Amino acid sequence: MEIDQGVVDALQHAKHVLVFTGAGVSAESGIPTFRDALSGLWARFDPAALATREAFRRDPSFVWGWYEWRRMQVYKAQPNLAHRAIAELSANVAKLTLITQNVDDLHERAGSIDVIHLHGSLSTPRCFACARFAVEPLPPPDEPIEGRHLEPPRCGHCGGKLRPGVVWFGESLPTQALAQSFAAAKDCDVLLSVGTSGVVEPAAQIPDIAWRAGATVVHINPDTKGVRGAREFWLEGRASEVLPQLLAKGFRRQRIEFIR
Ligand code: BV8
Ligand code: ZN
Repeated sequence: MEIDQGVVDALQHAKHVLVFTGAGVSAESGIPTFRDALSGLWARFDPAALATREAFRRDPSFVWGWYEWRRMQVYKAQPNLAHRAIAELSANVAKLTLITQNVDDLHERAGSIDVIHLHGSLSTPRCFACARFAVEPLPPPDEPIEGRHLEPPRCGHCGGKLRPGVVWFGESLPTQALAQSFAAAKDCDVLLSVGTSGVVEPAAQIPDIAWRAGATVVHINPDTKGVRGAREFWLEGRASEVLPQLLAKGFRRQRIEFIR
């Protein structure tokens, strides 16, 4: 895959780089994406049947069991070269903002800090009744079988059922995270959109806000991404192959070779 010189120039001169990631950045760590055929989580489970308050109210142990299965997958997974390249990028640019739609902790485990989680996290359960975060962190997940029911733990404050600390469909995104994300989109010079289908709102607006504010937007995705001409690019390929190449080309430092 050839990396357009326009992308390299924009990255080298950027004062503020925004990296915006979706499920595709964790795909090579073995975490199923939402919409890819076959492996896609939604291929087997309808989001309306699981990622909503109504689903939890209707069958809390089925929904909790599904999230524990996903938490186990993340627990067993390792950050991949894409996560590590993004962490390395932050040491090579003046300012980097990392916004993820993902609920896993693979960016943090690759060394990224101050990650903005627009859709929450698997590791910070809240109470379904009083909405407060769980008093105790969750123990390492045991080996739940996909689709098995697990009784949710109880809230240490009010005794209500704990729910996953993620943003479900029909729920508002965390106000501060969303405001920070829109502000970063307006301020950045380059936005790298990595592994997202751009389907889910309002997160899907972020690359568009950046482009309209004058940033260079680069989509990194094996699937075709339509581009609007000047200042927008599509780098075809998997994140773990494209990002290390982009860093090596952009910064040509010995330490980048470390990533290979
Ligand atoms: C909201 C956490 C205001 C949970 C997620 C009716 C009622 C209410 C709202 C709506 C409605 N109709 C529409 C909406 C808006 C709705 C929405 O956008 N729906 C979509 C389906 C149309 N949004 C909401 O509900 C949001 N809230 O609007 O609040 C409100 C409030 C009250 C009432 C009304 C409105 C909340 C959205 C958050 C939902 N939670 N996750 C969980 O994880 O279980 S979203 C979930 O899907 C993920 O978090 C992820 O963010 C999201 C998007 O998926 P992607 O990350 O893009 O992944 P995907 O599989 O789609 O694509 C992967 C990509 O990677 C592909 O392009 C693929 O080619 C690429 N790829 C694959 N391999 C690689 C790769 N790329 C690079 N390298 C590789 N190796
Ligand atoms: Zn409670």
